[in-house]
This record gives sequence, C-alpha cells and structure tokens, in this order.
Amino acid sequence: VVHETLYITQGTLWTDGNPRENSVLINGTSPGPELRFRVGDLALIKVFNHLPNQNTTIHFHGISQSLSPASDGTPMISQWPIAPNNFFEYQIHFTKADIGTTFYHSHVGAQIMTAHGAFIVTGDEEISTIPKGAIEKTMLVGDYFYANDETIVKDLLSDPFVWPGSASSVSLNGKSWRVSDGCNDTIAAMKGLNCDQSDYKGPEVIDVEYDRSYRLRWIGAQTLMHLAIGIFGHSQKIIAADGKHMQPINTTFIEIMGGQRYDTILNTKTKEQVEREKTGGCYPIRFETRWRIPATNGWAMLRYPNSTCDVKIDAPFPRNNTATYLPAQQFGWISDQFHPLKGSKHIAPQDWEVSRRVILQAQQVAIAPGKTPALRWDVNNLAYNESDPRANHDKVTVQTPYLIQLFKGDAMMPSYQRGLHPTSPDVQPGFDEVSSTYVGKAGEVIDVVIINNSSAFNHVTETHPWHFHGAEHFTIAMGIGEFTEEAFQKAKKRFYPGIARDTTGVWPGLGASIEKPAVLLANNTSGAWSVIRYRVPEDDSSSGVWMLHCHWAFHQIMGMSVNWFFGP
Ligand SMILES: [Cu+2]
Repeated sequence: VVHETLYITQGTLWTDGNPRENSVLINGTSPGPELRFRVGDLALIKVFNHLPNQNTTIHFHGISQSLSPASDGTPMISQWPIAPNNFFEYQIHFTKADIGTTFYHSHVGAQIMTAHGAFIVTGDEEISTIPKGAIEKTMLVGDYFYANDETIVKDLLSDPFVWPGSASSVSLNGKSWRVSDGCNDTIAAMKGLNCDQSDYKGPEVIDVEYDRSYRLRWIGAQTLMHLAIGIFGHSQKIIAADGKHMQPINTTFIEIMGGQRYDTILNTKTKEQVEREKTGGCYPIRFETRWRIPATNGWAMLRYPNSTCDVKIDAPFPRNNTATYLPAQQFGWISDQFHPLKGSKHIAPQDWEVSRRVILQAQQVAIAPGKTPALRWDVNNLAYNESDPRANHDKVTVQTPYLIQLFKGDAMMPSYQRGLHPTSPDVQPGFDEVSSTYVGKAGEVIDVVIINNSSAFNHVTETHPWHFHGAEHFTIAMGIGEFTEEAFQKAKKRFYPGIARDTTGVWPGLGASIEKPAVLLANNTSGAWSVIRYRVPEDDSSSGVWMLHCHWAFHQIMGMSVNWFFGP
C-alpha cells in the first residue's frame, strides 16, 4: 500500500513573469508533485480541499480504474465533488494496463489549467524500443492564461459570450519563457499585486549529457492550445502514445493536444558534434500553436554540459513571436502512421465484432439571440453541465452522482434496455434519455463516430482531443468532410489496425478557423470526423459510468461531454 496526500490550495503564480492570482495549486505548486507507482501497488491518495470557495476532484487520466470506478474523480458521476474543508480518499489498484506516462488533474471547472501533475506507472515493460540505460525526463506541457479559473468559467458560460482568447504563454514543467520584458506593473496592479512579489523562475532547461539516450515523457496538460513541439537540431523517435507502446516512428516534431501523451527517445549528440555545430551546447525546444489564432508560441532549452547559453537573456531567440520554425500544420498530423507493436496485446477488435455504431454530432451553438450570444458545445443537441449531468443547457434538475444511484438501485439510474429501445424516434438507439447516458454491455464492441460539425454561430471548425475515461479505445479512422461509408472504409484501411489510446484527436478539416481565406461551411456540415472503437470489457470490471469528452477544458466547460454507462 502506498500513501499519498494532496492538498488543494489557491495561490498566485508568476509562470511567465506576469501574475495569475487564485490559481489552484497542488501541495503549494503548479504543477503538483510527480507521482510514481508500480503495477501491483494499491495507492491510497488522500485529497484535501483547502480552497476557500470551490469544489474540486482529482482524476487520474488514462488509468482504467477497472477495479476502482469510484476513484475516477468525475464530479456527479463517480463521486460528489469534494467541498471546501473536506477530503476524499482515492484508491487505485494498478494493473498492467496502467503502465505508462500520464497525469492527474482536477476535473472541476478550469482548475486543470494549473491543478495537474505527472503520474507515471512503471512495471515490466519488456519493450525493446527503449534503449538500455535511457535516462527519463518528464516533459509536462501546459498553457497559462492571466484570467483565473472562476473568471474563465463565468466568461465561457455568460450571455453575452466572453471569449478568454488564446493563452498568454506555454509552459514546460510549470516554467515559461517570458512573453514581455518581465513583469508588467499595470497587469500586476490590476490584480492588487506588484512586480516585486514575482517569483518568476525563467524558462525550463533540460540538461542532457553527451551521447546518451533519453526517454522523454511528453504530457499534454494544455487547456486550449494545440501545440507542435520540436527540439532544434534533434529528431525524436515516438515509442508510445497515451502510455501504450507502438511501432517506433521518427519525427522532427510532435503535435500534442490536451490529454495526449507521447513517449519519445532522444539520442543526444557527441561532444565533437556539439562543438562542430557551434551552438554553444544550447538547442531551443520550440512550441508553436497549430489550428488556432492568435498563436501562443514559446521556448524552453535543451542544454549540454558546460554550455554557454544564458537562458535568462532573451536574445538571440525571439520571445513569443509568430515566426514558424516547425513544419506547417497538416490534417491528422502523422496519426495514420501509428501502428501497434508486433505481438502487442492492445489490438483493435475486428470489423465483424462490432455490434453497433454510435454517432456523436458535435457542434458549437448559440443558445440566445444577439451579436455575441451565449454559446455552448452540443453533442447530439445536448450541452453537458458538470454540476448537473442530466440537465440540458441551463435547465437545472436535482440529482445524485451516477455511481451512487447504481449502488442504491435508483429507478433513475442508467439502463441498457431503456437505452437500446428509446421511446422517441428522435433519440438514437443506444442513448438512455432518462439518465442522459450512452449505454454499452460487457463484451460489446462499439464504433463511436465523432463528427466535427461547423459552428452554428460562426461556421468554423476547431480541433478537439476526445478523451474516453475507463478502458482504452482504438483510433481506427479519420477523414475530412462528410462521414460516408465509403470514406470510412478507405480511411480504416489507412489506419489499420489502429493504436490503443485514451485521447483521440478530431481535427478541423474543412472550415478550419485558421484557414485564410476562411471556408465558411453551411450549418450542420461536417468539417471532419474521427472513429474510435471501444470494447466494453467482458467481465464487469468496467461497470460504471465513464466520461467521453473534449479535453480542451474550455470546450468541456461549454458542454462538449457525454457519459457512457457500461453494465454487465
Ligand atoms: Cu473541443
């Protein structure tokens, strides 16, 4: 048994030199401590909510929780949110399926922006793609907004709609390149602070030795910014996605969305090489925004021994500029080249095993008239409300967390039979209207088609990283434009057999807001789609209610989330 204690508090951060007050911290810092466990461990993680006036929970992202569904940290689903001055103890039994790189984070509001930390599960990986003696480095990527969580949530749901904009900066391991000439007195004064209080730490520096192999554990903890990341003068070999090993693939940059992780192998240069390249042993790690304007770009540094780079000085590297050094954006990045390792246990179910297809039409909608109306992200015409999962838009009902309902045998609890036989012709079979859950049965294989429709408000499309809680799913196809049977079969061949993940990207395709000139799609037109295949585990180990949601916290807050009920 391994005990951990996390204290959730509030404090001011100075990540990029400017302050963000009332940031949610874990054990006094952001990111919180890196937690490491081994397969076979039983972890008891006590989370104390010491926030003055906000609820919280902690979700262990990508951990299947097959033996402990009540520890998934989803408010009103697996548990009541933890109220101020209360605590909750999470119990996690780590199984082989949990091995890998991931993170834990708050699942309430926008707290994830700062309330997160690396979470590494180790065990006998027996993987030949990791060089012997590889040195591990955690590369936890975040985005930083000056607006605090409560302001962001209020703005996103307000009428008129208030868009918080792009992030002020991008961070690596909680540290960021300065975006201006240090702390701005005006910004600080607006928050009742002054720049003398700043504890700005400078950008992250990753120190490496000559001629060694490194295993970089990249973790995408951003809340909105879709990032391309490359290390000048170095390529990386991707060996795992979302913690699951895959056939190695070389790349000059990775593209990472919120909730996704990539393990890469970085082989460092010899002393002679570094000297020949006259870089002084300093190689910038470049972050560039993709698929969103304005871009938030940034830097960190890869540094060799005895280097001459002074990372406190901005020159010669531009700061938060808009120049692009990394390859241009491309639909789907290299996702169709990801394939499972030979002999892997994580192989997608075959076509003949699929019993049903569920279509999720995702779309931004206006819920009020006006020039800047209140906006939501609907999935099949419902916008999720985290404090009331069965409500639609802002209609309020009084409910109990799903798992507590199931435990009590409540009549309102999710029902597989009711879900498969809807009484209204407007409801897609597989959706239980009473509990507002999509349903699945042990052993069933379901294809979930996520359609990225144009916004009903401004007709554009964006990226969305869809994260499935609980067991793994498989990314089996992606396509641009309308989802048709023909396009699906074609794409499926390209992706075959598809890798196991827990967070699959849905790219914008047509109507991408960043394309110039913008192609405005007609209402209810698909810009692109992704298909994930999910096998409800045969035993009752995944009984429970699991979220499937966009991992851009901004979109999730605005409703882009659904729940799945899996029963025996
Ligand atoms: Cu989204």
